[in-house]
Amino acid sequence: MNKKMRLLAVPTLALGALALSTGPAMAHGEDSWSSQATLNTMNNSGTTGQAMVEVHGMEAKVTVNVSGAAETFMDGPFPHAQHIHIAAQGVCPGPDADTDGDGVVNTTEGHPFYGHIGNSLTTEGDTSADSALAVDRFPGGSAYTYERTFELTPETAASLKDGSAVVVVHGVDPALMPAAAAEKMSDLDETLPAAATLPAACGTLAGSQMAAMPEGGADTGVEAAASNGNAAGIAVAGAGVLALGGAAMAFRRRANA
Ligand SMILES: [Cu+2]
Repeated sequence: MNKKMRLLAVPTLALGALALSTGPAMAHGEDSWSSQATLNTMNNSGTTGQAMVEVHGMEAKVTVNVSGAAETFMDGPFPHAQHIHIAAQGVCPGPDADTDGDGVVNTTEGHPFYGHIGNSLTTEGDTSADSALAVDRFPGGSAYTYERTFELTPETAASLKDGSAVVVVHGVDPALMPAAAAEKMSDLDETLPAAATLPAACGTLAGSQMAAMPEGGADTGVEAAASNGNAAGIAVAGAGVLALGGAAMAFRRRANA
């Protein structure tokens, strides 16, 4: 961890404390309110974090603190696509969501739970679902703090209000995936390796008075399912990474685009 990342780790604690001490979600009036999420590990990624959305009318300041994420892809920081998913059950998927039985819950398998993309949490430019996989405009590396203010879509604002908005951070180290799953291409983009878009952390955005509510079942089961394939995953991790070579080059080209 470099010096910058250590410094960035400090606001993570501050945000956590804030989430526990903030008053009611509507404290600042009808059109100003906030929601927080604890981002729990998905797919054995080891990635965790917190997210906060402060809404003023249709404008939202979004803060995301992430740690334990995949660090490097080829020679650069591993890009982490991150979105506010909306308009479904407003929950993170458990292991039963792995309908194809490959040991991971990919993005599409999670859609019935957290929904489709309402806004993309890009670092610059477009924030719509059109930028879902704009890998050159997402944060990268093993730990980061993201902060951006932008205009919500009406659909995202509605899901934030009714508690069905979910933050999902994507991108898992392929060495942590079951080998067969790591050798696949992404369910979202056949030019990207599955590791690039696999959900790594997930959390439901809830009004601040509900921030301390546990979201237990969602991730423990995924952990158990993922660890079943873990021994095999470690044993053949090297082969899996080699197999990814072609895809990785395509991914890299895209990241530099
Ligand atoms: Cu997403």
